[in-house]
Amino acid sequence: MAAIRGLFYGAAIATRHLNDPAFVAALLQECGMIVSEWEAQWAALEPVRGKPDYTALDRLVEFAASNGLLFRGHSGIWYKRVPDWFGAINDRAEAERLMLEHVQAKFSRYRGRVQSWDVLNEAVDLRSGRPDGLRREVLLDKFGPGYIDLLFHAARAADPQALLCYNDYGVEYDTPWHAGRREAILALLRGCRSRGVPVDVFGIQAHLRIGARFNADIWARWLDEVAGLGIKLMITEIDVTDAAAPGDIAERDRQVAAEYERFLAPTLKNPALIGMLAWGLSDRYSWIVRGTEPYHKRPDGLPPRPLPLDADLKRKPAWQAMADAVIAVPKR
Ligand code: 9MR
Repeated sequence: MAAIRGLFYGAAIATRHLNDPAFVAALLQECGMIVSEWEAQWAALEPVRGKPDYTALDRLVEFAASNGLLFRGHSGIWYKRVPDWFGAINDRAEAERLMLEHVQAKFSRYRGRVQSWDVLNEAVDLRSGRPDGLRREVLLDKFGPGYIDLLFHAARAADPQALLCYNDYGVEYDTPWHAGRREAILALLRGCRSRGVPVDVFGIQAHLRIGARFNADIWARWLDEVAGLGIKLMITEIDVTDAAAPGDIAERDRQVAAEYERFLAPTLKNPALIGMLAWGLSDRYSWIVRGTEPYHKRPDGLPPRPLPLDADLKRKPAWQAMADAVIAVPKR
């Protein structure tokens, strides 16, 4: 359905999900794209220095290709998922060589087969107190802010065809924290553009939650500022945490659908928005249902219902809300 409006629609998956025939059938019916949920992360690929194993990622890329799906790589480098052995390297030149070798190897391996790569994930964290809002983590500590430019130039050289994305969270809502993150991310993107750093897309993770304050006008204006830099927009990880919703399933599904609709209406309208991926297609496989974060857990202990399909792969009101939002978009 998204394709008829010139948008793509997809979901995050892992290779273990490919062993579930009913899920695969639903995925092929619903999606035109997949993204690697975690198996493209450096720590997953090369837990032992010098012994990378691309078997799982190869399987995902091959699954996409053999089923006519677009493939999205997530991610190039994410501070949370660099291998432990990398953090222990104190020689800056050696660490930089190894980081760039990893990006070059991973991106060139799938050259021409990846629609977009999250070259860098979640580099902003206001708690650092830095004027630029960059997160204090292993990459900034080793290389300073210049690592961002290094990564994107290496990515472009390794796969000139892939759209290169900077991916981050915590921009969607109307709070001082979100506003501060929007300001820091816009400054990061503006700086990249001014230095000729090849950032093609900003990835809006869009991990939404019921009960958060949202201002569509503030959000739409910020999207216009990002797009005004010549940067495309992509919803990369959308889902809805329903911990604040009542236990009744019909009411909970209604509120989840309303949250999708409230966010998607102004977001999909932006002409720079090229597509949307959910962080999972079905509640059967969601990080929120696994309770990865404390705020995912519902007070009543009931399993969350964050995604377009329920655990039995049945479409929910959330699915209809996403479909209605896409249909409302003028054809690109
Ligand atoms: O959902 C993902 C989970 O299965 C992985 O174990 C984890 C670490 O790789 O990453 C989760 O996905 C995160 C994504 O990579 C970046 N945005 C936040 C997502 C949820 O933590």
